[in-house]
Amino acid sequence: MSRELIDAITEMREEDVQSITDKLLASGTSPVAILDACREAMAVIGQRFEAGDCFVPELILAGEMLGQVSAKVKPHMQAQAGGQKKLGRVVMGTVEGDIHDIGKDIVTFMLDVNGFDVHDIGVDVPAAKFVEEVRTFQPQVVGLSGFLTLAYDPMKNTVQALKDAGLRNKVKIMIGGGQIDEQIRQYTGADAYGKDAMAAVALAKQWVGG
Ligand code: B12
Repeated sequence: MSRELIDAITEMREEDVQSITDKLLASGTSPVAILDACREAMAVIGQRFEAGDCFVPELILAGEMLGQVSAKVKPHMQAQAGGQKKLGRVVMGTVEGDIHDIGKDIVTFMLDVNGFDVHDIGVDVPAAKFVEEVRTFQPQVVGLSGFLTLAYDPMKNTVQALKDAGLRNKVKIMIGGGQIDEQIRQYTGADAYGKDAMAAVALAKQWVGG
């Protein structure tokens, strides 16, 4: 049935996406499997966009559909996780110049349901704003998200700004998002790259000793 969901997303059948998600949840399919299906569909749409076979309106609709699926899936993840005591604090945001937030939102709620107190500061976040939030919220972990190649420099600048503010040794910094990999991690000076939301949770747990 996950295949049905992938097809409904890539064929932009918005109503079917909703009803198939409902059916999957009702039949006990795990929320993580549903989100994996969404990622697969988004990869297909991304390739079509790159090839010039679909355009920004389709990307927007795809983003909306994924947002709706995430909203449906989220309560089920919270129900699964139950009430835990908080393991640590994380500041999460999409870096300056980049407004992609679907991946960040998934990372945020996976951290949340896995016991972290997450302060999500949104998209297009300037380096100075990260510095300010780290000062006030005092997280152990900072997560930088970015989906554009144009996000590399803002990520590097954010790491540098935390260094300049004397906060770099107080936090561990993880980065992730569509175009990010280990090479970009080295370029930006972050501590780790995580390929998906589960990797983000594993890194954060490793750093806070949870
Ligand atoms: C949906 C989408 C949009 C939507 C975004 C909606 C939204 N609310 O986010 C809209 C329409 C707004 C959009 C706009 C643009 N987009 Co766009 N978009 C996409 C698309 C199709 C999907 C992205 C997505 O949400 N995927 C779903 C998530 C769940 O995927 P994921 O990567 O698996 O997420 C996991 C990891 O990334 C990781 N992760 C994410 N963040 C973090 C952070 C940390 C700390 C960690 C550890 C892990 C982590 O965990 C996530 C969950 O498991 C991608 C194509 C693609 N294949 O990625 C293009 C894509 C990213 N977009 C692209 C482009 C070019 C644009 C535009 C410039 C288009 C334009 N001409 O206007 C604008 C840029 C606007 C801007 N300034 O940011 C390009 C980028 C190319 C590049 N090399 O830079 C892509 C790759 C498409 C393509 N193939 O050309 N886009």
